[in-house]
Amino acid sequence: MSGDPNILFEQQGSIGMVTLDRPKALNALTLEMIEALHAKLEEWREDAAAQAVIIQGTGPKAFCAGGDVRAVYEAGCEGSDLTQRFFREEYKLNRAIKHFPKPFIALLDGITMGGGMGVSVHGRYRVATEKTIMAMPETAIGFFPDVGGSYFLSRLQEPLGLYLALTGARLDAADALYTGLATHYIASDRLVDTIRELAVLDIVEDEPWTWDAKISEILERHSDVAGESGLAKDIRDISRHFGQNSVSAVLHSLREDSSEWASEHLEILQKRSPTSLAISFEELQRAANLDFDSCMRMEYRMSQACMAGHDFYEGIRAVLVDKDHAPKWSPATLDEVTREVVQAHFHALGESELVVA
Ligand code: QUE
Repeated sequence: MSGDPNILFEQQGSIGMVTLDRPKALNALTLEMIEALHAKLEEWREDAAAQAVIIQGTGPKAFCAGGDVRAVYEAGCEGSDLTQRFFREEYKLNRAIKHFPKPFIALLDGITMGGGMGVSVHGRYRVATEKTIMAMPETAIGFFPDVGGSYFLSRLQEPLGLYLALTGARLDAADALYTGLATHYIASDRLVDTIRELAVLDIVEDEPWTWDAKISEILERHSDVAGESGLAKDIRDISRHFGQNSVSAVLHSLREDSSEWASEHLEILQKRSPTSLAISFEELQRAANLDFDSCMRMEYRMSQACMAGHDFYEGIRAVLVDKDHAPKWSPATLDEVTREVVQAHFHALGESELVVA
């Protein structure tokens, strides 16, 4: 067990087990949880006793609802350097998971959003259950899809990533499998047995290339059918309206369509931060040509531009502080978001660049 009470580490047989243990905050990641997890992964990477890592969340509702953005908001209001340290350490953790050399298995048995996506989707196995709700909802808080969202969203079947980024659409297990963001579906009440079988797999003497076949066999044997994906049913509408070369073209396309689907989606986008929509569009376009580490450096630049702007603070105020859900975005319309402001979110940071090594 670790020193930080909000995250637990234990060895279960040949598995390193991580439990995000902050259930009252839907297991949202604090800087301390991020640092503790990163340090433990470095240890397990070299430790032959840990053949694989499983990550799960405590409590009935969430795997992990995101980052502790409330703390970042308070830091920004007070001028503390947590606005830099939080994102720097979170993105370095995302990178450590992306490059982790052993099987990494995330049990997404509940809400999995933002920062929760960042500590799961970069690993090799992502298990969804009937309780999974996945989303990248950051345009609703005046931010942008981060934690590697630029990388994994820009690599989904087009234009699904843009659709998820702009709308913050929530995926269930069937949707998550359809997009490829989840790799398996296992009923929630079978997870304990699945973990038990993984933990007693004796792979220490094995040839390492047989390890993944054995994990897959266990996960597949416990798998069930997730049902039909709503996203799959909507894919024609999504492609038609989101396969455009600007956010305003997406909005125009939706306005021209009198269907209920189009008006619902137009309404959603009109509630999002116009600046967030514009920078998220630019982010995904740029990310398509960048490797993972370059994506993280870009996201860090974007995070710091948002810390120096208006909408992140207004978004957190409206969603997490006052909970009036009535943010007053500035600028208030997409037409007022200038090209200069968008480009400023991608400027190099000189001395304070995210350096990964
Ligand atoms: C959009 C978001 C987030 C959000 C709500 C949104 C987000 C996030 C949280 C969150 C949830 C529970 C907590 C917490 C933060 O909510 O990124 O500290 O306890 O982390 O509409 O992007």
